[in-house]
Order: sequence, then structure tokens, then C-alpha cells
Amino acid sequence: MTAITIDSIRLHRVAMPLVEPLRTSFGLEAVRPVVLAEMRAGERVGWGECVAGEGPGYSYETIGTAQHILTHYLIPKLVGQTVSSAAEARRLMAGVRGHPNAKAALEGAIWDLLAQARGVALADLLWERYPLTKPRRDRVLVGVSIGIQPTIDATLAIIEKRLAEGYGRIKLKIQPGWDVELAAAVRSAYPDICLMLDANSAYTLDDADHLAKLDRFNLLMLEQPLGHDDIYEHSKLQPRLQTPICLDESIHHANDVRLALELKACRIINLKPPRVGGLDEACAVHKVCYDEGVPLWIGGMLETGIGRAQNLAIASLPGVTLPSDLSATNRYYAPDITEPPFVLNREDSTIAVPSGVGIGVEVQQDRIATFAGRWNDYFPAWM
Ligand code: NPG
Repeated sequence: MTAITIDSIRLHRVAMPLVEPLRTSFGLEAVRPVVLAEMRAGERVGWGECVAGEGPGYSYETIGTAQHILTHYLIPKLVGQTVSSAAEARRLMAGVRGHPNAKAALEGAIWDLLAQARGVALADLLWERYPLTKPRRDRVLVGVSIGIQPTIDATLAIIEKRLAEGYGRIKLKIQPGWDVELAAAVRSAYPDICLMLDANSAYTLDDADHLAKLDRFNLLMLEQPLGHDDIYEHSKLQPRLQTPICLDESIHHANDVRLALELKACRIINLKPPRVGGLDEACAVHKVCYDEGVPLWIGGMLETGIGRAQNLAIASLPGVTLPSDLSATNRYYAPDITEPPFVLNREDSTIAVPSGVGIGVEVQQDRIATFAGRWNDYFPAWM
């Protein structure tokens, strides 16, 4: 087995202005604070990305807590160690409870280094993690996520633009007061598009009858309607809806998927590698869905090219059967910190999986320096 010895880990904090801010039920994201992990092993450099947000709105972690945990607890556990798998690195970090986004940043860099040491693409290394009989794909099906807009007309205009660009699946963010009427308007304008809604935990079980009104819109799924840490109440909601529920925030490891399936709390799983602590657990979640035939897709956290390359790699696995939240680079950052940009294949709403070794994209150090220099313009010193 190929092993790597971790010589050093350096964190870079970069302020990444979004081409288009995203409004969700938990807030508005316009400039994303991102921490990148640069891991050196001999001549090689591996990269990981921490996607924790500015505030604890999507998860309890913030980019501030992640820096604290990374600097004082996780990095000291890894520097100087020799590992031959990401699972070994996870064992080294196991003394730290929780903090999945922080751990995922380091694990991502380790996967990149291990793939480079083997001379293979990250997607191939992920495919080898568990026995899978089906091959991986070279292109992954993608869709686009549209935030909460000021008006329904504004939403329809953006949908029109995205469809014209070639996105084959539209996801709309909803919240109480911005749901049934919106879905009705979109369906009457576009009776046949592949449409799904994402509530980011904005409802309670008391809203079950209201949510059932969404059934008539032939939605691909309704994502995370109830509590961010709930599985039980979703199991009470799903039988009252025809629309398949997809769990996102509630899924932290493969056993959460097993539990959700046993309780029939959802019919679809959203997998975000950072939310489950990294690509290793992501492979475990993928394996459960693959074996059980549960529809699965990869969620996005507005990643830079580093995290996006990793998401494309896992999205290439054969158990990922629905379009993933992975848009082209030009929708997120101009420029991004990696080259080449990811482009949408308009003819089939896909993006190609990087085929080079490791994450398969080139990190631009000069751009990291530029975006690092803007950190203080946007974020307080204590972050
Ligand atoms: O394309 O990367 C993307 C964004 C997809 O809507 C998206 N992500 O709730 O899933 C989500 C949402 C999100 C964005 C969540 C940023 C947390 C942070």
C-alpha cells in the first residue's frame, strides 16, 4: 500500500465573493469565508477545503470554530504521521468529537495526496474504497440551486436563464410563505421540468397538511422540510406526503441513513462529504445507498474548485443516481482558485469528472494570495 508522511499543513483563509449571492431560509450568502488546507508530503502538495459557514445557520460549526479546532486539535494530530489510507487519518482525528467540516478539510487533502502517490484520479481511489460492481462515470448529472428571490417573476426569469444555459434540474429554496404559490407558478410556466424544493428545515410537523399541497406539482423531491437534526418527525411526515422526502442536514454518517430507511423517514439521500466528516464516511454513505438501491445525489456548499473537484469525484460513483448540486464555475466565482474551470455540457446537463491525478485541478497560489488579502475587508478579526 502506498503511504504518505505528512510534513506540514498550512491553512489559508480566503474571502470568495459569489457571482450570485444565495438566499436560503437561514440567511443570505454573498461572500463566502473559506479555509483551505495545504498539506505537504515530500514533494507533493494536497488540498482540502473547509465549507463551514460564517455563522452557525446551516450547521453548528462556523469558519471560526473550524479554524480553532483545526489549528489547536486536528493539525497537531496529523503532522509527522505516516498514513496509507484516509481511514487511518480518521482514527488519528477520532479523539476530537464532532466538527465534521474541519475534519473533512484535512481528509480531503489526504485523499488528494494518496491519489497522487498512487498516480490515479481521486474518483478512481474513491471507487476502490468499497467493493462496487458497476463502473464509475466520466461525467456526472448536475442541476442548479436557485435561492429565495424577491418575487415569483424574478424566480421565473432565473429559471428561464438556467434552462437556456442547459441545466436539466431546477432546485428552488422555499420557506413558509414562499412555497405553494411559488411551486404553482413555476409548474404552470414549466409543466415538464425536473423540479425539486429545498426547505432547509424551515417547517414543523404542524405544517404537514400545508406541505401536502405540494404533492400536486410532481416534484422530484422535497428536501429537509423539518428539524435539522431530526429523523423521527420526518418518519411521521413522509407517509402523509406523496412527494419523496430527501434528508440532507439530518444525515451525519452511514448509520443515520440506515436509521432513516428503517423508519421510512425519507426516500432519497443528499450526501455532502463535509457534513459527514469527509470523503471516507461519504463512501460509506454511498455504499449503503448503492446496496439498498436508494436514490442518492451530492449536495453543494458553494465550494471553490477544490471542494467541487472532490464532489465531482464522489458524484462519479455508480450509486449516485440523481442530479447533484454542482454547477459550472462561472455560476460561483470569477475567477475561482483552480484551473481549468468546470463547464456545463449543455446537451445532457453534465459536468466532466477531472481525469488528472489527485483532485485533477491546478490550484492557483497567486489567486489564493489575492483572496486572502480581502479577508479583513469582509470579516471581523475574531473570525
Ligand atoms: O450549488 O453549491 C451549490 C449550492 C447548493 O443550495 C445549495 N446549497 O442548503 O444545500 C444547501 C445549500 C447551502 C449552501 C447550504 C451553502 C449551506 C451553505
